[in-house]
Formats: sequence, structure tokens, C-alpha cells
Amino acid sequence: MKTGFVNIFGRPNAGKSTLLNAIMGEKLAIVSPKVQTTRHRIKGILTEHDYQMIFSDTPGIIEPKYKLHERMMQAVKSSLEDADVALLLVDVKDNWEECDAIFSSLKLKVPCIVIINKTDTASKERIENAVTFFKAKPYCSELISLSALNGVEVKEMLKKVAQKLPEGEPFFAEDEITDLSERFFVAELIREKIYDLFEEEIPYHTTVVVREFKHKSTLIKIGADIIVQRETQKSIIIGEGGKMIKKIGTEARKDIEKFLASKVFLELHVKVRPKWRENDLFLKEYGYQ
Ligand code: GDP
Ligand code: K
Ligand code: MG
Repeated sequence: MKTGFVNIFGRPNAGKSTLLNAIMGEKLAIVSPKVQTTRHRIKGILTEHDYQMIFSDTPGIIEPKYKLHERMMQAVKSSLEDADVALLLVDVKDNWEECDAIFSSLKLKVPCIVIINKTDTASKERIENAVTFFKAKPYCSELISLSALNGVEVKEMLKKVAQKLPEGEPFFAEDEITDLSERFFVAELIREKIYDLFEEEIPYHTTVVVREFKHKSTLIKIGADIIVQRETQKSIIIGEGGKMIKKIGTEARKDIEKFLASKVFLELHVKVRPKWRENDLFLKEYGYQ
């Protein structure tokens, strides 16, 4: 069967996580309109009778400003190295020259499929111009335009990917959809709510760790810590009379229950860890290897 690693690259907000979710038909990667939402490399394994594709969503490509950023770019680098096929994702409304500069600088040696995303947001003419622009690039061995949000043309894209994959034995069992733990996804779903509910800096100073994950008779009990850098951020996350943390909890629980297909009891705590984003020990503890 056709089998291999398919890695998704692109600028922040191109729609990489949305595309992974559309491919998997399942929410694996958190999505937000804010840049730098994705911090890890998230694998989605898609097995059909004639292929197994291991997709990787990666953080957007940025200049590292602090150690957490360096870890994020290491996640990008590791997926540059093991790809069989690269998906180069472009928001049709983005600056194409800048996307092109990044794609050229990756110096990819594997077949690259350029994907013009968010076709639902642009005129036919702009889409056609984007197609012409990227088709002329030396790294572009195939091109498709689609809307990851609407799932339009995703099946077509999969066909093109399959054609470019080598023959081989599957790496994962048929029913495996990811290599990451349930705990990881639970923490991500909580983190996503922080991106939804708080403006400006708060999400970038925050991470989430799941401390407890216990199957009880009728539900799963989950305890998680929300880590911030300063006391002031802690009081913002908690909110007046605990209003905000309650909101995070309620919204996260709904998504976690859907993800785990189980009733969930969720307990959240906020902890202050000054400069955790710069601290190797904290970064390791919070899963940024
Ligand atoms: P990433 O940073 O590349 O992972 O991008 P995300 O997947 O987090 O998406 C960034 C924003 O673009 C989110 O608000 C998405 O809902 C939105 N988005 C992604 N794909 C599409 C699309 O095909 N059409 C539209 N209209 N929005 C999209
Ligand atoms: K994003
Ligand atoms: Mg993302």
C-alpha cells in the first residue's frame, strides 16, 4: 500500500490545523484566529484500504523570540526532516511573495503540493492569480485550491497526496488516529478556550497541564493546571468571583466530553510560574520537549 509522512507547512493562520481536522474528520488540532495557537507537532493518522498517511500539523513558521518559540520551531524542523510529501499551505488573501520566500527557504527535497486555502473568502480571479503565481514556482509539483473550513476538495487533495507517496508497510495499526495521549488533547482543548476567551497577551503567557486523569464508574475525572507567568494574569484568568475560570471550565468540558465520548468532571487550578516560557525545566514538564 501507499504509505508515508505528509507534513503541513505554512505561515501562522494559513489554516494548517483546520486542514488537519478536515482531513481526519475529527478535531485533533485546536484552531483559533490568533497566531501561534499550535505549539506542538500533532500527528493525524489516516488509514484507508490502499493507503496510510501520517499527517503532521506544525506551528506556523516564525522568528523565535523566546525559548518556547525555539521549541516550536524545532517541531517544524523535525517535520521538515521526515516528510515524504510536503503540503505548503497558503491563505489566498495572504501576501504570496512572503509565502513564496518561506517555502523557498525550507529547501524541501520531497514532492511539494501547494494548497491555496480559504477559497470561500476570495474572488474567482484572485484564486486564479494565486494558482498561476504558485504553479510557476520550482518547488510546486502539484497544486490544488480548497476551503479547509468547508471541507471542499479535501478528498481530491488526498488522491493527489496518495499518488506521491512511496509503497510500503503501514507504520501504525488501522485504528490508531494519533500518537499523542488523551491527556495531551484534553490540555489542548482547555488551552483553546483561553485563546477564545482572552484578548491580547494572556494566551501567549499561558499553558495547560493535565495532572489527573482517572476513569471512575460513570465518568472521567480530570484535574488540570492553567500555568501563567504573573499574579495579575492569574486574577484575569480567574475573573471576578471566579467568573472566567468557570466559563473556561464549562466550555472546555463540553469539548472534552465530545472528544472522549464520556461524561467528564473537570477541575481547574491556576498556578503562577514566573518566566516558564524561558525555563528548560518548566518547558519539559509542560510537554515542550
Ligand atoms: P494555523 O495557524 O495555520 O493552524 O490556522 P488555523 O487552522 O488555526 O486557522 C486560522 C483561522 O483561519 C481560524 O479562524 C480558522 O477558522 C480560519 N480558517 C482556516 N481555514 C479556513 C477556510 O478555508 N476558510 C475560512 N473562511 N477560514 C478558514
Ligand atoms: K491559528
Ligand atoms: Mg495551527
